[in-house]
Amino acid sequence: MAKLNILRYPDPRLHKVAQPVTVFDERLATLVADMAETMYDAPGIGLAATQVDVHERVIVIDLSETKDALQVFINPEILWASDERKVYDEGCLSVPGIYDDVERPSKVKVRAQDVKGEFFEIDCDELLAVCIQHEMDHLMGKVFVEYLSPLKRNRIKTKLLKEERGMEREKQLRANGRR
Ligand code: QAP
Ligand code: CO
Repeated sequence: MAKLNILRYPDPRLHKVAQPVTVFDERLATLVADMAETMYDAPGIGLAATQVDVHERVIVIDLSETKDALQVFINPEILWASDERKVYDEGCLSVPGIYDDVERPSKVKVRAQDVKGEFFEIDCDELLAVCIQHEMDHLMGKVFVEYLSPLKRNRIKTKLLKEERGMEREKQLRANGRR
């Protein structure tokens, strides 16, 4: 098992489009396990492969309090979305510390494959509906801040880049023993 590096917005690699998984092998099982470990460690409730710089249609989600209900979605497709829409205050492991309202269909029906390649369908509502749509956006290269106004998005970009520069500086200081 390995913890993977999570790309931070505005990394351009977050905008790459993921390709379908065609081979359901040990490599895929390892990717899923590593993504789950990365999500639990963060901690987060959902992670798309795009966020760890793997551009394949793989999502892990765990909405449980006890972190023992991993849901894996390979090659997910939305079969149906409700006309009814709902606003949720979303966050993202790739946009740390930022939360804002996003409006989406309140219910979706999804078809996906499990880690063995078996197809399944699931009716999603409440938080799962929000989460699966948010994660499927990642697979299309879309980050939730793209639903916000350009003004908000630019403020978020600036804030995160500033933080990143601070993190780089800390890293240098540590490497140089704070010389
Ligand atoms: C996506 O989000 C999501 O800012 C998953 O500092 C979004 O796991 C699911 C997180 C909306 C449902 C509704 C965010 C952790 C985790 C942060 C996450 C942070 C630390 C976000
Ligand atoms: Co996200």
